[in-house]
Amino acid sequence: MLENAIKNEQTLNNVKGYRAWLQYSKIEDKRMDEEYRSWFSAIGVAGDTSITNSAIKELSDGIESMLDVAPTVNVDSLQTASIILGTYQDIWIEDYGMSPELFGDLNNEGYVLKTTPNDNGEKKILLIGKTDKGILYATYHLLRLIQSRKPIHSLDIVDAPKNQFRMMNQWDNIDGTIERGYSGKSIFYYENDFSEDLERIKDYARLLSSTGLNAISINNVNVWDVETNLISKQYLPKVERVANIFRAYGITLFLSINYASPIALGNLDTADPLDEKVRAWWKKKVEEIYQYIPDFGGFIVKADSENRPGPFSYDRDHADGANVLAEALKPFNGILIWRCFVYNNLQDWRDRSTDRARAAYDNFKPIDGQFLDNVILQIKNGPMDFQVREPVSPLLGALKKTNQLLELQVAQEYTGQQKDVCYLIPQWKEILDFDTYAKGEGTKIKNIAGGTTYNNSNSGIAAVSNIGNDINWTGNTLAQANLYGFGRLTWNPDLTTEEITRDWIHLTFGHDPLVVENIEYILLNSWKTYENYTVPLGIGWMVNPGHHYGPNIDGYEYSAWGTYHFADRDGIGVDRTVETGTGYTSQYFPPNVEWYNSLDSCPDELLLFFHHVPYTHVLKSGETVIQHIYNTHFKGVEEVEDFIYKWDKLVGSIDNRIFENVKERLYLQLKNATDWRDKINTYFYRKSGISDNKNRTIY
Ligand code: GCV
Repeated sequence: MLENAIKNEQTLNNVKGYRAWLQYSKIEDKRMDEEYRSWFSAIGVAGDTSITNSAIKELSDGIESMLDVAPTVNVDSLQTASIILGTYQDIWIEDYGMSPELFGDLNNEGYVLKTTPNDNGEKKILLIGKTDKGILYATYHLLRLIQSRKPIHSLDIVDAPKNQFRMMNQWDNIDGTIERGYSGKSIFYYENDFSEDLERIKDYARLLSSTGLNAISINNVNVWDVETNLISKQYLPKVERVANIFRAYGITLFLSINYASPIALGNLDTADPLDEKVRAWWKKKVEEIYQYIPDFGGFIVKADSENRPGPFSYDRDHADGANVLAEALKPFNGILIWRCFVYNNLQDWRDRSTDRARAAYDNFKPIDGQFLDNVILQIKNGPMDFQVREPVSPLLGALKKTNQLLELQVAQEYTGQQKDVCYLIPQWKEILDFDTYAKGEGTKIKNIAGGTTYNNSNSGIAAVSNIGNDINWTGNTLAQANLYGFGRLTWNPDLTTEEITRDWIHLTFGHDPLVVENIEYILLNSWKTYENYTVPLGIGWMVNPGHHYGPNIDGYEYSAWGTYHFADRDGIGVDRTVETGTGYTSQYFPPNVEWYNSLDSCPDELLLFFHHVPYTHVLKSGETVIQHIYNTHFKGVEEVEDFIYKWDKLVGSIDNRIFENVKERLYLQLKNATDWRDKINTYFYRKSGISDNKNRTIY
């Protein structure tokens, strides 16, 4: 096993899988090496904050590792330096032909990365941030360019993030387990306490910050008994320690809280948000937290969902529930993130008046505008739950007077659990580019998350993390690409999938053309392949209950009353139309309502999410539904075989541990894909009685 093989490794940083995309491999090309070296005799830095210090450390270490030179670092003495770091206020930028106005429009995390002569005509590379955070992001940008072997002699880059909150949600429990974790145990906790391995947390902060992420919540949104105490004196000093690590990388720390904390911690007899005692308790509690962490980000809350406590117990709505916390956080500029993943997990799926897909919209749309301005509603990308394919949530864009945050899942819960490769950037790009028509044509999800559609004071993108203490962070090394890509997309959702993918491969594996070609091929095709051998045409679920890996057509735990795919001998799919179904389609803005509501215009890949059709229904592709099921399931397995073939070609060309790690996972994936193919094909053959028109064997 990989994990055993590295036990004797001196430091984790010698392990390529651990270094992820911050490899900083030696530049072998002599000419390039010399060209880069010529810049790095001396670095000058203006200012001395924990964030600038992180930038300098990253730059020095990265350069030393790539170029074998250790540049001198001169604090506040810039004359002799060829690389200069500082904020636009700390550096006399006019001397380098730059106008302070350039920074006027730039948001606080923006930067300029520019090669420019000074008054004496000497060439310098300037990394100028609007604040120190910008300096750090500029540093990572410069290092990325060098790692990608790009020229740096005439840089002229102005960049700033398009999203204000770019957040990671850890679902880590204090006993060290991770809900939906597929890569070992928590790096934050160990046996009901905080981990003492702060270096590992720091390296995680480096990884996140290098992609542009700026916020993290460090415990599971399901806050159990012990975790409730994270906001008590018992744990706050240790939370503070972790916050200090992330702060130095420009990352603000949040905590998930238990809505019933006033009862559990405060010995009150109620957590009713409108009760004065409860209100006073939260105020005091928040004041206490800010004494430890003056820049504490705020709380994230899962309430009245999957058996978690919430305001419903007191006959209050979500706005009442959220506002009491927001009010307490407000004096400290804290933020309250309230999740919209609220549905009745005990509902009977046969009852067409309680379609789960409707739940988030039905719960939150009527109270739009009733939340304080430091509340952000966090909305999952789809109306269900991170399925391999589902439509975009109609709640995104429907809230016109409430801040919103898009929630994605980097952890591959329903998408292969980091055994199967499933690269999610193409999926997220589709989501971000989805046109909601909320304010007419062109109102895309990326604009809503970016806060520009409704001029939101707070907005952005969050995601469930996929890391654990496995040596390579993500179980399957290829799953690192999802983490990397998520960060890059939150910074700039306009980056193309291809740009992000190429960058990740270059940074992680270098530049061997076959390596780049084969890994790119596997990644770019993997989502479609996963969809091919798993759940057809957007219907969702069909997974084993509890752990959610592998096929079980009727198995999903919250469908105990029977089918949720409505497959019988005649047809399959959920009728969510206005006329004859659950009316879910009416939650979209026109023309999306009609687009999904009509069988003629509904896209094939979501057909069964929206419509119930006979197996003989002919898709736009020209195939019948049943033949599509057979074809895609055979194809999916063949595609995994092809991935294995392509991966095998890389033996010797990449780090052997990574090679073996992915190879092992690809074989697990093949087993899984075969299992899915056989179970799905058999099930629908038996249900429909219709044979495969190619006469392939169906077990
Ligand atoms: C943290 C799904 C997952 C749960 C998760 C929940 C959520 O139901 O299976 O593990 O709980 O989503 O997002 O709150």
